[in-house]
Amino acid sequence: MRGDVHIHVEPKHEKKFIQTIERAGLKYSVLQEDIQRGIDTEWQSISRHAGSRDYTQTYLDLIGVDDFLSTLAAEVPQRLERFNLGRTTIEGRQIWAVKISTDLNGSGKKAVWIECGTHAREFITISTCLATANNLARLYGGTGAAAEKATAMLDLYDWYIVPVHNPDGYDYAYWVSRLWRKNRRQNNGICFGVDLNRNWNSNFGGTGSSGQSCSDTYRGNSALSEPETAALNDAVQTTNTVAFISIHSYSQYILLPWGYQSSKPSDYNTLLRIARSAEAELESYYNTAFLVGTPPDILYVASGGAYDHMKLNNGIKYSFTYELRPGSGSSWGFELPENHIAPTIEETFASLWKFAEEIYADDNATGRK
Ligand code: 0X9
Ligand code: ZN
Repeated sequence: MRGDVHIHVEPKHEKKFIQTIERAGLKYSVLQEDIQRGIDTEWQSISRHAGSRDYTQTYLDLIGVDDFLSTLAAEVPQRLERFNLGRTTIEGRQIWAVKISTDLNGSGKKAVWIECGTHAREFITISTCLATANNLARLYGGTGAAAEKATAMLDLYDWYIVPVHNPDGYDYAYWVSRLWRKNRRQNNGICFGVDLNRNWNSNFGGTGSSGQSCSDTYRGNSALSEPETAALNDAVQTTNTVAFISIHSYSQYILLPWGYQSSKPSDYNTLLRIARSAEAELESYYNTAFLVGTPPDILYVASGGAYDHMKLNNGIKYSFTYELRPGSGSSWGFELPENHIAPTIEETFASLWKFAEEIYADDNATGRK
């Protein structure tokens, strides 16, 4: 393990916990005295925006997201279609995706897939996916900085965006338990949830995942045992996919493969160069610095992650994971204040454009794939 670890301790365990880490000689600082207070503050703000469909101002609930996507599909039918991934979740929900293309009947272009909301509590990722879909669909062919990027992105690729990969978990985190991470599988009558980012077939069962059903990193029974992972895996294979991007929060990282082991893929230097270029674009807007590297180098080893799976098993060379705002030293964590939504969207969208440009250049320079 490198860097720092954020630990959430119940008040009743605080004394014992501090004694234990002090005895172990570890250094610590308190980032947030009262996590519930942060959650309450966020909720007051979300409540003030209740009923709003403005994803740049507030975090939409699941119904709001679904309405937003169906309206978008109805209003820009020439460029965006909404479809579901074809399997219902444990609680019977659809997993919606959108395809955005200059020619929905068949542009002949390769596909870029973006997945958000795998981890229920990472609300800002959903806003970012919604914004990306909205910008691509509505701004294509227009004028201004974002429109020029949207136009370039769609001229290069078809885009497939899954704004809420884990709708059961998101609904639960939004309405019931703000820090929920997993899906809502009922494991054994005691504990719920499988960590979808430990359930993929990328060294499934290995380091950094848990076999304990109550753990927040519980990997599930077997690789792709969950409807969410199985459905996305199938869908990605129906397109000629050039790139796969998972969007998580938080810590401000762009993560490169591999996450499950410390050795590097043979094309690591290419991926590093591309990610650094995307990072520079992102940072240029609001000085938001992202660290670029592999999870074992900057975070921790974790097996069963989506982007490793896509590269290992589906032959997708350009596979990355974002960890959006806030930075790793922040006291906000997953409750990113709503006034950060718009700048996060702006900087992340710009970096996705840069990814597309760089990936296209590299893919076409190295030839056939
Ligand atoms: O642990 C995760 O799944 C990700 N971090 S998060 O705080 N959003 O939960 C990092 C995933 C990196 N991918 C792999 N290690 N495979
Ligand atoms: Zn996550």
